[in-house]
Amino acid sequence: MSAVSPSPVPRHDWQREEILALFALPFTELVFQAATVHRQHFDPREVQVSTLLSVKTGGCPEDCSYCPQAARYHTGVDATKLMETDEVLAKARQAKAAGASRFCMGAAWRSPKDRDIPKVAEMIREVKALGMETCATLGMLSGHQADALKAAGLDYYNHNLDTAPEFYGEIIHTREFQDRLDTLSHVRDAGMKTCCGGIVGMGESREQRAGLLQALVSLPAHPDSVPINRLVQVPGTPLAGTAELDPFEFVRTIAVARILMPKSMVRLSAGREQMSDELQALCFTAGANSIFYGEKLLTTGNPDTERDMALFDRLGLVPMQVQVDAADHDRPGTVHATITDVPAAAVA
Ligand code: SAM
Ligand code: DTB
Ligand code: SF4
Repeated sequence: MSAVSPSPVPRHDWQREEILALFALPFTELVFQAATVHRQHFDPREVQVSTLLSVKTGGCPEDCSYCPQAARYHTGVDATKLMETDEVLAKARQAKAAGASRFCMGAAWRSPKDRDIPKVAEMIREVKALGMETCATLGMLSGHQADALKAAGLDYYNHNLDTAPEFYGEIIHTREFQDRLDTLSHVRDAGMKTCCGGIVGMGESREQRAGLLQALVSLPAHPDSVPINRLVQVPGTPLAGTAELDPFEFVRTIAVARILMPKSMVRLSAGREQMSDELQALCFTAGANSIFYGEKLLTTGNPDTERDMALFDRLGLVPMQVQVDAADHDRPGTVHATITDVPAAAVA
């Protein structure tokens, strides 16, 4: 039955045909293989929980066809200035109290200006001092900007490849695929962990979904986190109205990502609000082990926390605990992420 046996050793040389052979497996066989690989590296009950905050929204000069924050599309998203550190900290405290262990700060920038870095560095230092893992997604970074963010205590940098190299030019015209690879190199060279994935459901073919995963697995290091976003269609963006991806094909993409990048956290990322609980359960079964938690992503919705708490409870999932490295942190200790108690009535 198995067209390709998942290798116990993470590989970087997956060929397109091998990846397509995984996609072509009978659905239950593919999910079984992915679930088997998942168990070799993770406790399948555990799901890592991150909260996102848009610290600078809208007005972006780029033309990413999926994005409600591009200034050139009329999506009703108003441009804001960079938030003040105190406001960001208040949101981070709320996220921590609700059970998130990682806090991700996003900015609608093509790339930060050097003058923005001290303020972002201050946010990172203060969030880290709460005992949370820190993540930022600010666009393209130069080497010295990456070094400055690392020095401030940034654990992860999110920068997605978004789609296959051969489909990229149909989605984004204001920067090249190679620019993304260069930013990821700067992030790795600075010693930060990479969070890098893409979006499916943008009208790409299965071959191109395989191409995205091939590009991710071919990076010099597998990304530590791999967000798989399902396109959130926002009226006013060029991709609004795209034919919706078959939900089973979405699960297949998660399963193949899990097999290819066995030690990475595979994040069931944007698009959960529009998914049924059953579809999400299939994604967790296929090896997804991370989510964004909290009512909002950057500008679009996410399931409300009660729904997620109830889903975790119904599926017997628990938030992953995070070890905060004392050497790396001025407040040593272990953070036990707990999604706040689920009222029994909510799941009865
Ligand atoms: N401006 C920075 C950048 O592009 O790297 C950081 C923020 S940007 C919003 C982060 C990622 O969000 C994008 O690379 C894309 O993968 C994802 N994203 C944006 N809009 C989305 C949408 N409508 N549906 C799904 N994912 C989306
Ligand atoms: C990622 O891959 N997905 C997140 C995070 N990284 C920054 C962003 C999703 C954004 C969805 C559209 C919005 O809310 O604006
Ligand atoms: Fe700007 Fe990032 Fe949106 Fe592209 S994805 S338009 S760079 S905010």
